[in-house]
Amino acid sequence: AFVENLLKHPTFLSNEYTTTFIDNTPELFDFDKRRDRGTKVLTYIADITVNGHPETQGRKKPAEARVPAPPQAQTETPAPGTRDLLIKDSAKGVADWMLAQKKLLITDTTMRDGHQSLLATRMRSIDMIRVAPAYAANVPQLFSVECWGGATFDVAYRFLQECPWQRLRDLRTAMPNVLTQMLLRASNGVGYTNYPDNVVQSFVAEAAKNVDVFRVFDSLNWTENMRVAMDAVNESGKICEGTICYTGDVLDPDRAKYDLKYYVGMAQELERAGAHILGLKDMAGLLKPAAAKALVTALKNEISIPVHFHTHDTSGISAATVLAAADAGVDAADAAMDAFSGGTSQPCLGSIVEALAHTERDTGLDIGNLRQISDYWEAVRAQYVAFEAGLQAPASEVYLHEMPGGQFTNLKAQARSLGLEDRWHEVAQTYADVNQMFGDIVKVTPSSKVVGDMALMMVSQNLTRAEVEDPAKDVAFPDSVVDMMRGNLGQPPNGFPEGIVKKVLKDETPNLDRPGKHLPPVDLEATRAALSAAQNGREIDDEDLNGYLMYPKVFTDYLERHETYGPVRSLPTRTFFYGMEPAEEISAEIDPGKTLEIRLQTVGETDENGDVKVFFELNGQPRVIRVPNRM
Ligand code: BTN
Ligand code: 3PY
Ligand code: ZN
Repeated sequence: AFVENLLKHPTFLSNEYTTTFIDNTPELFDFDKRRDRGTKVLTYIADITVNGHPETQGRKKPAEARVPAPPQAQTETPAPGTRDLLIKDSAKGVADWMLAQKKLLITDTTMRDGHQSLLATRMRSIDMIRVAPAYAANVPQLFSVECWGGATFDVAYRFLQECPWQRLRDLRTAMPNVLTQMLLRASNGVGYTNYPDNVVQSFVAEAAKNVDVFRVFDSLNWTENMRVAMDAVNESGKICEGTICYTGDVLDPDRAKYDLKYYVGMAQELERAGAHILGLKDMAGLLKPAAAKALVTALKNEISIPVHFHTHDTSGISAATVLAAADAGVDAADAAMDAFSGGTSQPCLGSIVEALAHTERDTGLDIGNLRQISDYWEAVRAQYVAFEAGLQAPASEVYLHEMPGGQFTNLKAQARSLGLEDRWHEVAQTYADVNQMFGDIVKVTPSSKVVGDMALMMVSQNLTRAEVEDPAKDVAFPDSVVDMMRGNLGQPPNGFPEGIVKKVLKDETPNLDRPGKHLPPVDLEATRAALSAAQNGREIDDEDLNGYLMYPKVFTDYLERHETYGPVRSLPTRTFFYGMEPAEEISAEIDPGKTLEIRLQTVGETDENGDVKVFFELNGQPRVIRVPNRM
């Protein structure tokens, strides 16, 4: 780095240096780490402008260069909302209040499941934070805003080069009156594997500083494996939404494993385990309207906590299901703002509000204010065209494969990269076959990934279910399948079928206990110290530590890029993904009140070393950044 600094220094370049140059020029020793944040951000823009962003190369570019404008917040002192109720009356008070409402309570999922299901989870914090004051001021009647957890956590570090915890803090500050909600995969945290109990506890305690509602689910519907996370939420004083994952069809006698009795039984277990709210999570959008009527009626009769329904619109019929659930007395339902609804996402929030207007279940939300917010989301969505990969039309095929909305586009992309694009319907059928082979399990992160891995392996190797199950045939199973059969994600109802366990594990005995029972606790302070030492003594705060515990490599890669590129979270989305054009001007607020005004002047020619000089004005001062041309 020293030599690089030396070779690039303007004095050195202009041949005006003398023997004392090195001694008199301390900035030569300012390696990446100590470069100012403005320079770091310019380096990022220069690099993307010259080389493109790896994720948008060859993809569409948004036509509109202007940054989307959020609607005005109609007041600076937002009306009290559900968050105020939580502070005043505690979690149990919120649950009792829910039961006393006539209106259908609405959760907006746009900032979590909406973009997770439509745009590969790529929405950046800045696009959320800018509209948060309008939520607080203009639609304070929302029950909650789902804005954290699920896949958003690792995607923020991994692909968006930003800190998920900062997103959460900023949203909370901008939206102080409405409950924030997250999706937590119980013992799997926000990851794909079962973590030691104290890691789950530490993560929940940190998240609870700014998350109000925890939707806790287990990917095999094993209540036993949800207790550590649920207890930790209750310990924090926040709202525990103990959640059932819905699969199969309660009205179909051929899918009797998951019948009304099964769901009511699990709901009662969750109520006894301390849930304030029962979550009914239909992650694939399989619950049909008539089934919703039967299921919600049964749940409302058999438990005394409120029921919160979540579904996906893959089939095109989910709004009818929400209305049927509302008729049957469901207390709250999820929907996505119009521009982020439909397809593999949630049903359309505005249309549900309209459908219930002037009925007993009128939501009390202002449709005009919602439309303004959705207009903003429409402009935001257009900035992410590169990540659109969704359904062109509703797909009743979802009742065959039962893939979760969040997995659908992902698996399709994986199939494409394996050259199986033309065989998508075979992948879908095989996914259904694998489900039956595994004993008809709940498919949701991470169990859905295991089923997907197996299905892709079978289709690419032209293996049928019968061949896989044939004890005489040698099959190399994906690692994730071996791991699940070992019991490392826990147990489904009645366990995995003996035959497939034996085929996968051979003579190895599976662990039938709760996985966390056998995982030793992590020494948190020793981990913090070791991480800090590995990062040149950098201070590792509790957010960093919990990020690292979930995703060690993803987190340290993020930190290292952060040292080089600085606060790129503050860049407009179009700049982040496509760089700048000559004469373009942008602003980036890197700290409250500290704004960089950036103008790209020109991009130079590539020199004999393969480097390009990019000429900027930063707050009116000329700045030249040199980056390698890797194209
Ligand atoms: C990614 O790695 O896909 C997303 C993070 C962005 C990494 C930056 S983009 C500019 C520079 N060039 C690269 O290839 N990676 C970094
Ligand atoms: C997730 O775990 O990310 C999900 O969205 C499951 O539905
Ligand atoms: Zn979902």
